Amino acid sequence: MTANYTTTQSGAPIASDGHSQSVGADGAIPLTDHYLIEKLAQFNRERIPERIVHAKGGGAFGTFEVTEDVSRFTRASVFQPGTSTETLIRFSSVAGEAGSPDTWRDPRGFALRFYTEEGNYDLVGNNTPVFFLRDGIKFPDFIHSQKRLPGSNLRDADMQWDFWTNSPESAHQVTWLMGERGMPQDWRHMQGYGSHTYMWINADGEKVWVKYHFKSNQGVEGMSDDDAVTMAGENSDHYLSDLYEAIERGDFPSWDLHVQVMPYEDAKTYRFNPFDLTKIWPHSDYPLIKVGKLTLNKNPENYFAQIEQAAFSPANFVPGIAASPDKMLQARIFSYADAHRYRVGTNHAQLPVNAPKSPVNSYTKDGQGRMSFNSASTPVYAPSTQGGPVADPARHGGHGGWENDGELTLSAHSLHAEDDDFGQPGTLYREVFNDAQKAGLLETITGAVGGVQSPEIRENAIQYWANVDADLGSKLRANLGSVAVSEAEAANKI
Ligand code: HDE
Repeated sequence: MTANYTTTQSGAPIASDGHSQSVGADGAIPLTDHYLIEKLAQFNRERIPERIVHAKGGGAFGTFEVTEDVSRFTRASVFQPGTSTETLIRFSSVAGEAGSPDTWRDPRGFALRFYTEEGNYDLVGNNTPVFFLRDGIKFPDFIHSQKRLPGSNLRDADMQWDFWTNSPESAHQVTWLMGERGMPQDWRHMQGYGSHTYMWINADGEKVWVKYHFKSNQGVEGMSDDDAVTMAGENSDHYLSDLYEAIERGDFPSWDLHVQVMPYEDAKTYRFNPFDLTKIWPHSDYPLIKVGKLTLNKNPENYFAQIEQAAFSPANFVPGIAASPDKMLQARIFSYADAHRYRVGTNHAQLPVNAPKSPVNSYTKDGQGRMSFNSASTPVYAPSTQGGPVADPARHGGHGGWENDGELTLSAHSLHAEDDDFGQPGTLYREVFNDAQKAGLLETITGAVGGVQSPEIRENAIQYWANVDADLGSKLRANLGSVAVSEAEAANKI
């Protein structure tokens, strides 16, 4: 008898993986062939719904080492001097489906989990410091416009640019997207950002606002559109294989974590609304402060179990870290766990890759796929006199919180002195992009806007870029060789 024998899902040895049972060699297959039924039925259920966004991705395990002392800003154990914490990261693209090429132009997800001694801390960011929107209510519409037409199921430049040109707050992120950040050489050669403004709370309850920056120690490298198109055909999993092979050969990628810290009171008068996700804080205003180093040093053993089922959530805060007035962050606090309950299951947090390394003392119970449970003597309710876990505000460290007043309203974030939609993208283009990056941006947007069929939307797109930078807009118009759509045509909305 062999020691490495095949079994059913229930552990019973099976007789053959090559023949179904039948009545005689040519007869009917009986229901008693439960192994055949199990194999076919299990096969039909191997896929779970892909992520509605960020469906294509890959990741690795690693370690975060705190190398500096930022304890004056936060009590979070994960950021205390000398602390070392296990991590999981998942990189991804945004609009492409799970089978799409890695090298389609897109922001890249940079979803990082710290398995801290105070519970999981999930910092679910991107490779750009800003985002297209400042209110989550527009997110489904935005994603619809970036994916596929309802009739043909094809992607469509008119839909993309019609949304963007009617949402001017998108201009900063679209400038990043159409630049080299939108097409990294690979996941190892890109930055990571928390993007949102978060709150840090120190052991004395003092609060500051922070933004996270992960600086690649591999440098930042882009890929030309031509190379990206070629790569999409040659190896649609280029980013996935690059990361996996680098870790396999011991070439461990790393990033240095820095934060920008804004004193709590500054937020009220800062020249930009510091909670508007379409804005950065110029480093000259709030310089980078180093915290530590993230190193990826272990590939997943099983992609589906550990990466496809990974359930990151911006709601996973730990003591010393809290939310901010950023409307997008607040919408995400609801959305991710809701997505996980739908996609992975009610008890997604009990799967090994999602389970914290610290104790779970929770009153939640049962539910599909339940794996862990309290002892029978633990009450299933609170409050109780029977020894169940008790909430501990001192251990929690406080929500931080901020002053809020006013009536319920439907409005954008308040505008600060220098808030407008095209100022920062214009600065990015004129003062941050070098000549090659400027030329690359013009080439990319010429190709992208060149795909727009509607004269009205094309004219809106040219105007959108002229609002970012007048010279850029006129160069784009010249490249497109189009004459401004006449008033009449625009009015007819042809
Ligand atoms: Fe996401 N986003 N998002 N997003 N997002 C998801 O969660 C959502 C936003 C980001 O590798 C979903 O499990 C809303 C900003 C990453 O598993 C979903 C809004 C940023 C990942 C979701 C945003 C991100 C996701 C899809 C507007 C960067 C992949 C399935 C308020 C700061 C995480 C899922 C991974 C995934 C919702 C906007 C980054 C649907 C409602 C801004 C990296 O829950």
